[in-house]
Amino acid sequence: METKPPVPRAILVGIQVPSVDDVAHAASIEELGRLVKTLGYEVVGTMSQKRDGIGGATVLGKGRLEELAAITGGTGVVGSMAIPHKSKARERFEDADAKKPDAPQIEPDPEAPPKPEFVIVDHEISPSQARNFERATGAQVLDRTSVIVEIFHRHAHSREAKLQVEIARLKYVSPRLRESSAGGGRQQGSGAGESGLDLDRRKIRDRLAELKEQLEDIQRDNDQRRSARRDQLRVALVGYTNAGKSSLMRALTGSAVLVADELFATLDTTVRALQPETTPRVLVSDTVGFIKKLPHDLVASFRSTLAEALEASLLLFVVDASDPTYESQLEVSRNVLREIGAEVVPSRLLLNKIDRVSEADRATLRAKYPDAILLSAKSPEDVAALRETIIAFFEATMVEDQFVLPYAKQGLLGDVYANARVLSEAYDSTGRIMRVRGLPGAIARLRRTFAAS
Ligand SMILES: Nc1nc2c(ncn2[C@@H]2O[C@H](COP(=O)(O)OP(=O)(O)OP(=O)(O)O)[C@@H](O)[C@H]2O)c(=O)[nH]1
Ligand SMILES: [Mg+2]
Repeated sequence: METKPPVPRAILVGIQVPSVDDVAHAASIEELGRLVKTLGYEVVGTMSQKRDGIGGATVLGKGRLEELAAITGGTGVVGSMAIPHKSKARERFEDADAKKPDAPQIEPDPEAPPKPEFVIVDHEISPSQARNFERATGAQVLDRTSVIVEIFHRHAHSREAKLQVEIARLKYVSPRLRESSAGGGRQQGSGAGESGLDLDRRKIRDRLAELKEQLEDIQRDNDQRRSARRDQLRVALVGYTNAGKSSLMRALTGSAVLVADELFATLDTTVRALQPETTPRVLVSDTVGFIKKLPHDLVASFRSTLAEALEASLLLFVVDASDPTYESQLEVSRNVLREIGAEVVPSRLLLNKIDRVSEADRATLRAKYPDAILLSAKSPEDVAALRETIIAFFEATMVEDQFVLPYAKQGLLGDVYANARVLSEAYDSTGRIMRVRGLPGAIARLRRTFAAS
């Protein structure tokens, strides 16, 4: 085994604004912890504070900031450079701080382990907030967005996903560039690669244009590939990250897609046929997961990946029913789907990981979501039943028709078999008379093809 570098230690910081209740706040911090662990960092503590907003110059109030700095080994003060005058934000920040002297929630380890090198804030913060924070704490400061961008960066495998992430990353870095270079390049170094922070904004703009062009090329190819599949029976697995989409993909298609107990394990869309194969076959796609406070640029970047979902005839909307925050996950996923225009696609709600849910909670779920399918990706019977549900869905939407395929056009036979089920065939002097069953779109297109032939 190679020797591993020491695990970076991180302390999480969350502000609970009045519109967020305690449960949602705790869930958000817990999720940030999982994101940070996915990056390979160790979470050594959490600090939350109730405040009116996250717009303060240092996010946290003065007292809290000092406590945090005591843990990270910083001075606790921002220094005179950062706040030359008492801004409105600064006043609000001090007021809020005076009003809300919450008790500290940090649990210091009696063994006094090494100080955390990272402070990770559960909100998107401005460059100046990050810089002030760094000055006061002496630690590297990251926000939720940069953590997600970094995970995406590490998990992107296909050229398309890599380009999408790179674009999102540059968009994130660009407004922070001036301050960070003035501040001595405080940005996290990992993964910066050749598009590093020493490039000026214009170079970044040029690079962005270049990347977007490359992405468009790839997407044009993908569009073509998708349009070649458009008449096929397609199902897309969508939903919150870690809900079990890839596990279901594996179980339904027998493919070896990555299943991992980490967030955003899947960034690339994969498409495989439902197994055992049906006629016509049903294609299943696995897609990138959603998350709360998903940076807008990342949503935009993954829009094309999610086009896969848009073009499906059926969305399997996967939710981790064993997660205490499944309802908010459901809502986030619904919002993202609405944002990409997929709410018009018929969908089935899959309440997954039901093996981890008590009988009483299952009853509650059944009452609350009477149309949902309760299942476990780990149960072969559940997966077989899901397969039947998928097949039944397509059966119900399929129509029957009859064509005559002239003997001179037998080359089209493959097209017919790929897109429809052939119920019967007969032959006469005009050609092969085929009775077929398939999706209305596929049948209409076949009809047009034959008419033209
Ligand atoms: N107990 C149990 N665990 C499950 C079930 N389905 C998935 N898991 C586990 O949940 C974790 C996440 O599963 P994935 O299939 O990778 O989830 P995903 O939705 O593809 O996640 P991303 O790709 O990160 O968006 C893995 O550790 C799985 O083994 C289930 O039905 N029951
Ligand atoms: Mg996955």
